[in-house]
Formats: sequence, C-alpha cells, structure tokens
Amino acid sequence: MGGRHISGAEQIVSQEMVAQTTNAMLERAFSHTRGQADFINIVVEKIDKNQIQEVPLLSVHTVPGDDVVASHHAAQEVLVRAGVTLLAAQSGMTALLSLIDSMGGAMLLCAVCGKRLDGTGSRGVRVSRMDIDDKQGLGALLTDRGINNTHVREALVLASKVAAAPGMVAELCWSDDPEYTTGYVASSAGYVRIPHCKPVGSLLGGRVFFVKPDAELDTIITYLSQQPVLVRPMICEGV
Ligand code: WAQ
Ligand code: MG
Repeated sequence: MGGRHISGAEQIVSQEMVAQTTNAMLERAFSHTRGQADFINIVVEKIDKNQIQEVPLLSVHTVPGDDVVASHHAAQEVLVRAGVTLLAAQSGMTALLSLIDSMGGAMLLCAVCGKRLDGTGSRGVRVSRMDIDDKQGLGALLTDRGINNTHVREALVLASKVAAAPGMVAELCWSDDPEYTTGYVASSAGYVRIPHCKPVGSLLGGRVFFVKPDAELDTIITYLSQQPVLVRPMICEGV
C-alpha cells in the first residue's frame, strides 16, 4: 500500500444527504493543498441515532504570538494551565517538532511524564465519527469572529470530541497543510488558538493528546476512533 496520507474528513448526516455530502467531499479531496491524491477512500457507515453521544462545543480563544518561538512558549503555558506538567508539555512539543513526515493520526502521551503511551507508531490514533449538530450556527459564530474556515471548523469539532474523552487532559495541534500555520491547545477549559506554530511552507504538523497516567488506554482509543459524537454548539465566550 504505502503512500502518504494527505487528508481526511468526517460528517454525520441524515440518509437523504449522503449522496450530496459524498460528492462535496470528493471535490474537496481533488483540490487539497498537500497535493494530488493517488487514491481516495470514501466510507459510508450507518449510525443509529441512539448510539450518538453529545458533547459541548469548546469555547474559542486566541492568544497573541508574533513568531514561532513565542508561539511555542505560549502553547506550553496553555498546556500547563490545562494540567499537563511542563516536562510532558515539552516532550509533546518535541514529539511534534521531531516528526520527519506527517502521521495520519495522533500520539497519546502521559500528561505527567510525557512518555508515548499508544503503540500505533507512525500511524497514530485517528479520531473518527464526529460532527457538529448545527453547522450553520457554528459557521455564523465563527464568521462573527472572522475565523470561519474549514481548518477551524473541523479542528474545533475534533478538539471538542477529544476534550470529552475519559481521562483526557489536553491536546496540542498544528496543521500539516503548508499554508496553515495557526495551531491550538485544547482542553475542557477551552480551545486556544495559537498563531505561527510553524513556518509557512512546512508540511509537518501533527497532534498530541495528553492523558492522565491512570487513564484506560483502550477505553480512550475506542472512544476516539469509534464512538459517534455530535458536538453541540453553545454560546462561545472569549476573544
Ligand atoms: N485524528 C487524529 N489525528 C488527526 C486527525 C484525526 N481525525 N486528522 C489529522 N490528524 C493529525 C495528523 O497527524 C495530521 O498530520 C495532523 O493532525 C494535522 O491535521 O483555530 O488542519 O487536518 O485556526 O492538517 C488547526 C486550526 C487546524 C487552528 C489543524 O490539522 C485554528 C489542521 P490537519
Ligand atoms: Mg492537513
């Protein structure tokens, strides 16, 4: 198989919207900034309504940051505020900065000692089966703040699902798309956007999930990769 993972996207829609949604995702796959795909996988799965768990949309904040160094400091500070030790925050930052190729999924690190906990190697753990309850509401809310783009919409939904995982402490992320340099740190306390997490043009990005040392890995990974979740928009505070 081989090949490099370019991008992925998820939606939960009613049956009559499946054809239209699939088509839109196909279009999007053809025009990705990370390059032309050699193959595109489309999976359509039936989900029972009563299987779906609802989680709150995280509040959105933005911290200032003029350059990559200042932004990495800011990211570490926000991680520590969210309950990650400085040691683990530094270890997560190093894990992302030492990537030589992007992973499809995320690394799970202990929020206390910073060690990698999942055994998924360069694949990572992929968060799947999530969407937002009210797409228009989210769009309007983000437009108000001047940040309504696909990256923010999708990252906010993913981060809201992740933050609600059992034993989750925080997430650190920046994109692998070369033109998108704003990253974030998220936890149940909120989604904090951090500009300039990497230089423009870099194809290296990733995700680190910091989990409690006594968390049950299997439970977390099953929730992240399998539990259908609808994020429910609530009024966002912050700047
Ligand atoms: N599950 C786990 N990890 C993922 C997933 C997923 N579903 N999708 C992507 N990743 C990992 C993977 O390692 C990618 O290389 C990395 O994250 C980056 O993915 O508010 O666009 O989709 O302005 O490129 C942040 C928005 C956008 C900040 C992040 O990430 C803002 C983004 P990308
Ligand atoms: Mg990407």
